[in-house]
Amino acid sequence: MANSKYEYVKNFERENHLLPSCYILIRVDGRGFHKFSAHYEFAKPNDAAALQVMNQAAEQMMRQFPDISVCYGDSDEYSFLLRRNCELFERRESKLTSTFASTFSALYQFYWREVIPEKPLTVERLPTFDARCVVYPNAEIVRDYFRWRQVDCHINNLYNTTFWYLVLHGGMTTKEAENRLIGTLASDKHEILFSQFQLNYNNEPEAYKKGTTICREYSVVDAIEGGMMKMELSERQKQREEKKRKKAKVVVHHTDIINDKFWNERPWLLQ
Ligand code: DGT
Ligand code: MG
Ligand code: MG
Ligand code: MG
Ligand code: MG
Repeated sequence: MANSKYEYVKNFERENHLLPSCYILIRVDGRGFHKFSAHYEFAKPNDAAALQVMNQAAEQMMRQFPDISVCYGDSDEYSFLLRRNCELFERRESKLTSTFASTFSALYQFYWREVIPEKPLTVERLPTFDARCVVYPNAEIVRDYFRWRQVDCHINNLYNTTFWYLVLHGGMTTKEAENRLIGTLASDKHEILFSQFQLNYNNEPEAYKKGTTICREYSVVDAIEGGMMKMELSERQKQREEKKRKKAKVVVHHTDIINDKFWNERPWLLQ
């Protein structure tokens, strides 16, 4: 486009280029899902269909952005880890956050219509998501980040499961259930569920207890031969890597990511 005398306004724009060689983590979270889940009458404590919508949206994100190596989600949130040397949008923060928030919101609405056609979305209550980028300097802190989210999922799910059993099957009001749980430890909640409702919490679905982890799976041979362990790659190698990432299988797990086992078995996730 030809220059115009107005073009100087462009100089007011600012870009935050996220630090090179660091891990970029983007977390999306549903806006006002406390009200959203009440409006669309989500099952309590966990709505299987709504969870499926979240997980399908996240899986599709992995397909559309090959730079995502692994993601983890529960409730109304998902955390996406970009590979360390990713150059997506030249690592511009506003471009990354706005694209992730809008793409995830669009995908959620798409899969909602597919999975829950009997509950049409109304225009005043459309699901939207915010997003933030966090930059982490090393792999150990990234592991701790994912541990933090999974511990959060576990604590919330045990609390919510006990709370809703007390209300829905124990005849308590929500206020009474809240008071009953003040000061209780995890072991107390297990005990309430078992002695009052004959529910062994350990037998609850893994998807609820552990959340959902989706990652790209390579064979280790592929990963090493493809030079994925190396830092410096030629342009040609980079293109080959990109192709390999696009072709890699995207696999859904409901498993422990607090222990090292999951990460040690998949070294490419944190390369
Ligand atoms: P925000 O994120 O600050 O805009 O506000 P909220 O309301 O989204 O709060 P947040 O993200 O801390 O909590 C998520 C809410 O979504 C929480 O109230 C529980 C609800 N929620 C998520 N998944 C389910 C579900 O499967 N069943 C039910 N009943 N509620 C759910
Ligand atoms: Mg929140
Ligand atoms: Mg939320
Ligand atoms: Mg949330
Ligand atoms: Mg444009």
